[in-house]
Amino acid sequence: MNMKLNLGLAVLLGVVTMHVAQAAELFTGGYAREFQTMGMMKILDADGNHMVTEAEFNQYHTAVFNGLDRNQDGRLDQSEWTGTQSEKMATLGTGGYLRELSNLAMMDAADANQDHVVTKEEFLKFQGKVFVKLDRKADKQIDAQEFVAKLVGS
Ligand SMILES: [Ca+2]
Ligand SMILES: [Ca+2]
Ligand SMILES: [Ca+2]
Repeated sequence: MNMKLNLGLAVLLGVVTMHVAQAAELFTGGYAREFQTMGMMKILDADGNHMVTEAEFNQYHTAVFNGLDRNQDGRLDQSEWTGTQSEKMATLGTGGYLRELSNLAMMDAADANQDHVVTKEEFLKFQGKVFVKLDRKADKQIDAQEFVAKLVGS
């Protein structure tokens, strides 16, 4: 292999690694896999028009937060975060999604000030970033294609 080709390969690998790292910063691969499904899109699409608006996205995640916040103090500690197995939560998402959400790596991603508590504000702000990431056409709605689009390495 000549030098030029080696260099090109190294640059390419660098670019790929960078993209993976950026996506990983926002959420885990497992979370992306379980959230970005048509089943989950259907749950978020409250009015059933095959588009998820920012309002619907926000409304859904507010319900998830409230479902997790057992003592209703507007803050999620680690035990609340990992406790997605309740009956209330079971109606809010697929089993796979709830399992991946309960991962502490996801709590870490949402915990902006790293104090091991996720406030409602932190959670919704985090989900706002997820929305922007999914909304590639930046028209404030997520269509089915955007909803399930692979984010890693693209
Ligand atoms: Ca809709
Ligand atoms: Ca709480
Ligand atoms: Ca926090």
